[in-house]
Order: sequence, then structure tokens, then C-alpha cells
Amino acid sequence: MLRPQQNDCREFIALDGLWACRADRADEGLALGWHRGFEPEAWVAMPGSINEQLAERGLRDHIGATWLMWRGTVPRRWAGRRLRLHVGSADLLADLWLDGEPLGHESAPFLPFERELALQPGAAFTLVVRLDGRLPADHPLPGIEAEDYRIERRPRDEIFPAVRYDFFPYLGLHRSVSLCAEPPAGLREAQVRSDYDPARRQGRLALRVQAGAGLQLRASLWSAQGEPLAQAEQPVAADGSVALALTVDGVAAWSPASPVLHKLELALHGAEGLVDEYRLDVGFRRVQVQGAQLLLNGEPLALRGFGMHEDFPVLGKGSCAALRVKDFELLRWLGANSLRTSHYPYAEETLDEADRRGVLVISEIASVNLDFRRTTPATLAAHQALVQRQIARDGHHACVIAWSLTNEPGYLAEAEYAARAGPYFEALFAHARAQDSTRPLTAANVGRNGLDDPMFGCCDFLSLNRYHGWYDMPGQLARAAAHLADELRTLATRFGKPMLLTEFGADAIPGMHASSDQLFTEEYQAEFIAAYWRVIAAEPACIGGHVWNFADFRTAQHHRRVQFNHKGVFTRTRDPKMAAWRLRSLWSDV
Ligand code: GCB
Repeated sequence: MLRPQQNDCREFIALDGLWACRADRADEGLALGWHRGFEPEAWVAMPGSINEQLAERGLRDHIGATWLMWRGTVPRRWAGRRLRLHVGSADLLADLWLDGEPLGHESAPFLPFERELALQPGAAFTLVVRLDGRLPADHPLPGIEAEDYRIERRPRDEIFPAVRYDFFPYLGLHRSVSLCAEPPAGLREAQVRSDYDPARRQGRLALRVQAGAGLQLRASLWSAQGEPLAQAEQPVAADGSVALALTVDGVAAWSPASPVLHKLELALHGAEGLVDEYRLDVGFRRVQVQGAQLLLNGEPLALRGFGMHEDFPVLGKGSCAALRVKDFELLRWLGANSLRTSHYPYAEETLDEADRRGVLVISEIASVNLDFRRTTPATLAAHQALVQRQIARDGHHACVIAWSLTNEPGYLAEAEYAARAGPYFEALFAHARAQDSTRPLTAANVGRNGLDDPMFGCCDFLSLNRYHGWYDMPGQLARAAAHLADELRTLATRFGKPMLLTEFGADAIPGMHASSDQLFTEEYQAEFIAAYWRVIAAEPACIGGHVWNFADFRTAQHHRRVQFNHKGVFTRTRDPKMAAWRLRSLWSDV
């Protein structure tokens, strides 16, 4: 699937703006025919989250069915074009109808999907989307119902809305929806993998493209300054596929210090001339694991950064260009060089920004807290499909240095983990490697299953989420740091792989202070992070750390959360806490 693009051959209209909205509190919309159109209860701005904009209508905690509708007209000039609907993401689950006819169901949160539309030029149309946040319990991002807390022998129905994971389950079209007009026999898919050979200063691109059979594909590479670097041509085979390779000698590599991007132009020609074109930015770099090191272009990497969330007041998870620029500027201000897209794929524009700025990204699949009492063969199949779709969407980005396939599976330490997790991860990791052999794979471990987690064997580097000094050993930093150092040493000896501390952090309520080690104070958060950073720096197999979290973020209601998870080093509105200043000085000398 290609992201919408505006050029000589392609056009699109973004359906951004006000959508008619109606919450389906009694789950009766379908029976009442809302899929053909409905009386709005309110209007909501998309991209955005319904729960933020319509909180005062009682929808703050509503994750049940919610209907959205857009009425539009197809431009007459689009006669003879392929009409395509591209949805950046419809979260968490979505059903769609066009003029009352079903366009299918989507269950891949935070990933784009497309539908070919049979619409006449000049025709008015009604697009209806029914969103639902109630994920099934066997989804890779598992849902939960309040009743399950009892089955899990938790003391009470304790989280509202009921979720398994620690971020708010916002409902919304969080990224743009686009109506696209494209050449009928044009480009459908372009998979790009880049490589860089540091010894020969040689860049290589491998392309796999889908397009109209019998046409001629020409791939041209240009420097940012417009100098031609390489070109290759190949006819599209009868099955619509074509593979091409480009090699450039003496080319500048992509790295955080020098994020050089080149312009890749795909042009499709027929007897009548140009049929379609598509452009992508690409960078040449090689990511490798060697012993206990992670190498970029042959040089060891030290990662400094954050686990983040897409979350902001009013916007919820709605994509916002201004917020994106601000966040990258704050990363720069701190001296951070990397981030993990915890716990789902972020908007594609975030990866564009990271490509341009040389920020290294660990791209995480939307899978959190897999419970191996609930996983079924369908869970694995759906998980593999998420992996495939995310790699297909993001595989061309220079900034993506690794895929994280899941976050904290088995966090309830369920007995079934030991028996089922091994085969599950072997199949999952093998599937990911078949999609992309150029990047290391990892998954975030929470340590509930001891230091012999079957996941470790599959990971190219270990990702560790640790909260000693917070969830255990609260207020005892020296003890916590010593424990962490021992744990890291044991893992380094046992597995001989690089290790990244993908999460560590403490909640700080902005403005709360103390003169001794007290949870929730800004001082404790700053000291906690500094203590962990000393352990990270002292452990040779540790390739760095990602503080949890970049900014405070909304969670479901729970007695452990004061509206937000306050582990941000910035407030939710991006004011620095003491910890941000501390990190800035820790990271300023590198
Ligand atoms: C974790 C999770 C993350 C939570 C964090 C916390 O281990 O991966 O989603 O938000 O802990 O603050 O509890």
C-alpha cells in the first residue's frame, strides 16, 4: 500500500476536519441502519480522539461503538482514475460502509489500510465508520473486561475503562483519511531496503514493486542537491511484480551525525509515456549486532532517549505536525538520539521527521501484555499480520534501526508463559525475519518470568524494562541500583548479547518536592534516572537507555495513576521537570 502522494500522476483530498459523530451507547446503530447515515449527536475534528473532544457529553471513558460520517463529492476531473480510500489509522477496531455498502472490518490498530472505491466522478457519497475500542482478549493488543479481573484473581474491578495496558484507549481516526485518484495501472506497492558497506563506502537499495503488468519501471536515485546517482530499469512481470537493485559507490552514509537522505524516484512508463510516479526519501546505513555491541555503519551505537506515547491534551492521539516538531526539538534540546514507538506504530510523519533529523527509532508492534492464558492460534496469526503490515509500511525508513515485536508479554507471570511463549516467539520472530533481514529484532521484557525468558533466545539484543526503586524497593535507590547492576551482569554473561534498558523511570507530580528520597517528587525522579544512568554507563554490554517516559500521558482511571502516568520528564504540556534538566546535563557531554 502506498501512502497518498501529490504529483503529476497522483492526487488526493484529505478528509480532515469535522466528521458527524454519534456514540452508540446501546450498541443498536447497526440495527437502526446508521451504516447508511445517521443524525449526528455532535461534530468532531479528525485526526483526533473522540474521548478528548466530547468528554463533556459523557464520552471521556467511552470505548464502545462510536459512529463517524463524512459526506463528500468525487471531483468530475477524476473520470477514468482508480479511486482509493486510504485511512492512516482507525482505532482501535473499525467497520466501514460506503453509501450503505460494507467496506469491511479492520482490527490492526494504528496501522493504515486502503479500499478501492467504485464511485462515479461527480457522485455524492456517504462514508460511515464505526469505531470500537473493545479489543478481544486474544488480540495481540489484548482487550479485557471488568469481569476478567475477577477471573485473574485481582482484588477488584480496578481500571476504568477496562484495559490491560497503561495508556488511554482513545477512539478516533488518529491520522488522515484520504480520497486518492491514481492511474488505474499505476504503482501499488514499493518495498525498499537499504544497506551501506562502510569499507567500500557503497550504498545499496533493493526494491520490490507492484504495478501494472507489462509497463516499464525505472528507478532513479538523486542526491539531495539533485545530482543523479544511479538508475535501473525493468519491465513489470505478468503478476504485477518487479524487483530492482541500485548500487552507488562513494556515497554518504546516513547517521545521527549526518542524516543524509537521497531522493528515490519510481517512474512507470507505457507506450504512451509516463503512467505513474512515486517518490521516497532513502538513506544508506547498516545496522548489525556484533558480540555485545550494536553497530551503525560499523561503529558502536550508544542509545540515549525515551519510550514515548502519542498523547496530548485535546488532541488525544490525533496526529499534529506542530506537536511533532516541538517533541523533536525537545529531544534535540536534551541531547537524545533515539526513541521507541512504545507501544504501537506512530504516525508515518514521525518517521519522516526522524529520518531528516537523524533520530534512531525502534519501531514497536502494537502488542502489550500478552497473556498466555488467552493467546490462541488466532493471536499468533494476527500478531504476524501486524508485524508484516508494519514492516511493509516503515521498512524504507533509514531511521528505523530495529523492530520490537511486543512489550512485556507474560507480565502477570502466568504459569502458561513457560510452556507456550517459546514456540510462539520462535514463529513470530521467524516471520519478522522473513519480512526484513536487514534489521535486528527485539522485544521488551519486564522480568516477571525470571532471567530465562524464552524470548531472550529470539532477540538480537535484549530490551529490558526495569522499575527497581519504584514498583519494588520503593525509595531505596542505592539498593535498587545495585540490584539492577547485578541483573545486567548476569544477563550479559548468560546471553552475550547487547542489552538496552528500554524503560526505567519514576512518577513525579510537577511541583512536588522533598529533601529526602520520596516517591512522586521531582527530586526522586531526577535521582532515579541519574542512578540508573550510572549503572548503564558502567555495564559494557549495555548499549544505552530509554527513560520512561518522554512526557506525562493519560491512562485509564486507576488508583495508581493521578489522571496521568507521571513518569514523563516533561509534563503533558511539555514543560520540563527537574529530571529533564538533569538528563540534559547527563547527555550534554556526548
Ligand atoms: C511498563 C510498561 C508501560 C507502563 C510502565 C509504567 O513496564 O511497559 O506501558 O506505562 O511500565 O509506568 O508502569
